[in-house]
Amino acid sequence: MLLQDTITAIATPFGTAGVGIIRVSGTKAFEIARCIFQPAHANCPWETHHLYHGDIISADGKTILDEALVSFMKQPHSFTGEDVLEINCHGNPLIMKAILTELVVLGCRLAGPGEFSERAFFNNRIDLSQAEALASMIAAKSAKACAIGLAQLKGSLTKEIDNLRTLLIDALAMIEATIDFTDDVAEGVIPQLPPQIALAAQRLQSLLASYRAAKIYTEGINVVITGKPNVGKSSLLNTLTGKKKAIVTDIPGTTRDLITDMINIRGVPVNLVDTAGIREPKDAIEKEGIKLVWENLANADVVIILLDGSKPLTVEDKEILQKNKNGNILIAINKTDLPPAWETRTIAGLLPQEGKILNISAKFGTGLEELKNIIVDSCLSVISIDAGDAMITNMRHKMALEKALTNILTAKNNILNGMSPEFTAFDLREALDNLDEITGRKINDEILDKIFSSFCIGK
Ligand SMILES: Nc1nc2c(ncn2[C@@H]2O[C@H](COP(=O)(O)OP(=O)(O)OP(=O)(O)O)[C@@H](O)[C@H]2O)c(=O)[nH]1
Ligand SMILES: [Mg+2]
Repeated sequence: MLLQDTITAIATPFGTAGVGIIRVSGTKAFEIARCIFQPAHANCPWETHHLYHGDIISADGKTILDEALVSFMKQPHSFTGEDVLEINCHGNPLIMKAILTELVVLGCRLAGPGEFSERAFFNNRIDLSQAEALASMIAAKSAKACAIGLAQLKGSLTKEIDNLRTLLIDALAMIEATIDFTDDVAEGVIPQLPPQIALAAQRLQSLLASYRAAKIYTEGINVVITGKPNVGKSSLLNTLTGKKKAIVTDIPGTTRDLITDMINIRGVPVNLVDTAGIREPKDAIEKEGIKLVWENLANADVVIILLDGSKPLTVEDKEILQKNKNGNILIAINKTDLPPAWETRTIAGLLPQEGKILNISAKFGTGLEELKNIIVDSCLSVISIDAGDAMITNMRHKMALEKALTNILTAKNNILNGMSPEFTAFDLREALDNLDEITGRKINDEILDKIFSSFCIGK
């Protein structure tokens, strides 16, 4: 384990900025601070959690590298739980690199990705789910996703896992008492079903249900725009994003590839995908483009089927409406700024399932506010979440919770089927192990390395 040495990294993004922050953590942090920092006031008290003004100097003491503010956080009350030095210098990559070089001369090792968080985890400052929450908060694409990450960092998930552990430990104690009793006194006593088991299953189920809701805020909604050529798909993408992202012409078959961009609707990140118009392909390129559309339609959270309201419907329109297997369809009748060529009720019987129908003009932006609201509402309709509630956003957590739930349900069935209590105890212990994987109480080093190596450097 590389926890003995002192590590350093630039904690702010690479590039030019007013201020850049360099972090140092480890046993030598304080000693290094006294070498590299010359306080402006001779009698610097070097108190922990105080900010001091002065110069950053080279290791040989001959050159001033920058004027900076420096803080020193004494262990264990620091992010990593070790002695930590933070240098707030000027945000020029050349200056920061020069300081970093001197820190290495003074005995620091350059930190790898996530090493500060890894140390915080090993020193019990945060558990694994909190470390992961921190990473997802940094990468969050919406305000709500930030709020969810922050709630997890503050321990909302940790607390719920603790509650679940308590329930399972209590249930296990009851079951194990039966095992002892069976051995000592009367063979064949069937244990009662501890009420904690059903309660734990219920809480696990609601935690798992939060995944879908939270995922909408963290990963966003995938919206694929489809339709035959020339109906205005690319125009819709451009108007929704406010950019000239896709080429728009009146030549059918203009778009060949998938064109994507992200917008934010009421705090939800929405990934829009413009696609090639669906028709009998005219060449190999168009054929590939159309193949891509069908593949993407199946995985979309919302499919917008665009129809041209100003021209009669064709077989292509009908085929697109009927062949679409996605459950969340929104039909947008475009070009409603022009005189209509058909009535809405014409398409009523053409859909395999219900879909909302909306009149828009991609070119003039008419009806697009409603379209945006429908996109988000159709994904959020079944969900109401409060970022303060315990919720999961991480696939690893979801999988561990699913395994724990299976263990608990098996434990419950074992009791109901009158099986020996040892089986139930075994399943409950497995459930506990699965919960402990989330917080990192019990986890193998390989998984840990994988998790922390996906973090950014300096965090
Ligand atoms: N009047 C009117 N014209 C529109 C509207 N939306 C798009 N158009 C026009 O329709 C033509 C085709 O628009 P595109 O956005 O390129 O259509 P597309 O569906 O992406 O076409 P392909 O890429 O060929 O599949 C262009 O001339 C647009 O200016 C609209 O709301 N009203
Ligand atoms: Mg197009």
